[in-house]
Amino acid sequence: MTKPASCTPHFDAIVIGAGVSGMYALHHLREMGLSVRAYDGAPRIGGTWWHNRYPGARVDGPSAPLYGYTFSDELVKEWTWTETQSSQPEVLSYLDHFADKFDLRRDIQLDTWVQGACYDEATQRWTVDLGDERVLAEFVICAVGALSAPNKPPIPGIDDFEGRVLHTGDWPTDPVSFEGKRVGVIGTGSSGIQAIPEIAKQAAHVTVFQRSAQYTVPARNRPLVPEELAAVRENWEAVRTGMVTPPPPEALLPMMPGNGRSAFDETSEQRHALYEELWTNGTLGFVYGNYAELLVNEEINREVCAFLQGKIREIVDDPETAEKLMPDHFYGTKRPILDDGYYATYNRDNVSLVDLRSDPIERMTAKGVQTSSGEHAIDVLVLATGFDAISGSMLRLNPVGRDGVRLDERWKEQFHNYLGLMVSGFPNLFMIHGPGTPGVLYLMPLGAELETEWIANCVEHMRSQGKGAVEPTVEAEGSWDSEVTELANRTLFPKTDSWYTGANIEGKSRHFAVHLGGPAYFERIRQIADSGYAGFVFEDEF
Ligand code: NA7
Repeated sequence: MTKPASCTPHFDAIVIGAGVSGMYALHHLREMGLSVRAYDGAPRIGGTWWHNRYPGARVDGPSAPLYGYTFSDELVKEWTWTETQSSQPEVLSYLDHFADKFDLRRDIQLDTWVQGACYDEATQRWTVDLGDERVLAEFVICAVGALSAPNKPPIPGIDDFEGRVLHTGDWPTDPVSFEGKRVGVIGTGSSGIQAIPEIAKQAAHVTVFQRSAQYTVPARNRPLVPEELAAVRENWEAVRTGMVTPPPPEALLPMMPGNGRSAFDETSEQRHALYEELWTNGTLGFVYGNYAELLVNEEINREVCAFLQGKIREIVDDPETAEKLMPDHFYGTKRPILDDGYYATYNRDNVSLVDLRSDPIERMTAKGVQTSSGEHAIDVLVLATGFDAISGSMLRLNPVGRDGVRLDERWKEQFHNYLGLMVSGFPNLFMIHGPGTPGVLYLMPLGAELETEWIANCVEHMRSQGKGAVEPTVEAEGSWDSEVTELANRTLFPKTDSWYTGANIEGKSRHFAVHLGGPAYFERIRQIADSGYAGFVFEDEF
């Protein structure tokens, strides 16, 4: 492969981000024999797992060891997860172990914020701007995280506040103590719901400012019994196969086939018995072990909502507070949340709840938060306000493609891409967990492996064919968009304002950003590659 004559450092591939996805991409592409360099703005590896160090942060998804890399039997067998819902420090240690085991650190440059990336059509190369240095690459892999551009709402007067302002997704590196402090928390998504009970254990007082009430199900986190881990390790091949096998085509929703039973074949008593059993067991089993109709049928979903609302009334002592905590969206259409004592936290004397819908924030003052009803004095403000999710981190990178077109121009109305992996006009630039992939609704480490493998196969294909650039057609992007939208429209997801649709960010266009195909998505993208990369255009190498 001809390289441009230049003294600028040149790599076959540059990976942006050294989190779960970026590190796997580095490993896999390097194993293929490519020269690869990964950059990350953080002082440590870990990506989202480094930045989200707030109290109570842990995997709120499938139990360990399913949230982990799957490609190496040795890694699966040697790493001992200690709890069913791994804590943030444990995930970070695991990622450290992964980086050491596969000797990744020598090709990761930390403390290096990528300022931009620009494609040069004449050389078929990307120039990546590192601030004080520029580097060239044939391929750029954007592993910039689906949940990594923090949403910091422009609250009037926030600069007047004399206390400290923290964001759960950008937690400070120094230890934070809430001992004796009056803490305000804005936001009751997964992060707020994990953090609030932990902060309440330490703080003098916690005032929660809630815009939307949320459903949450007990995480039932517990130590992993050695025999459980051993059983998974012994049957690893079968376990992994289960993770990548699509449900039968007749499944109502490939991503969530449910428990195989139809809610309509059972009596109301039987259904309630199931909800009760799922609640008792907790975990995301509440979604995955539920009826297939849960996310597609309003009637069944409403029944589940009513069941969960009953639980809130049962747990929360003060009826007025319980009513403020009643969500009004379809369960599961916002990211399902797992908690450890969230609703019960409102029974503590040192916790109070402000419903922002009836008592909105007017401004921050020097001493606290001014809502319509008065001033709430606080010493620390925790913003658990989430992220400009899925497309936000790509827009923050804002690469410049063919003809000097920036991504934010191309995505002005909405994001466009093909397979969630590539954008027309941005040759050789790949995304992992980009908009239009199953990303946040699949196992993220496994999803990263499978997307990286697709990217690697595409690179191999190009090399074997003497191709220097690949990008999708605009038409292919259009039909992909229809596919993602059509799948979403079969469900209740689009009926709810959420970060899946971009509705959490003011001014962002609403567009459902997740492919709901689960494992079927990966089969689909493999077929497209096997059939000769339909929808892509390859350019001969110059
Ligand atoms: P989320 O799920 O986006 O939650 C953010 C919360 O902050 C949510 O309750 C929002 O209310 C609230 N919010 C956002 N902006 C504001 C403003 N301006 N005023 C008041 N309240 C606001 O983010 P998380 O970090 O909790 O979770 C993200 C993912 O990270 C999660 O799914 C896990 O997978 C890990 P809203 O509901 O939009 O009305």
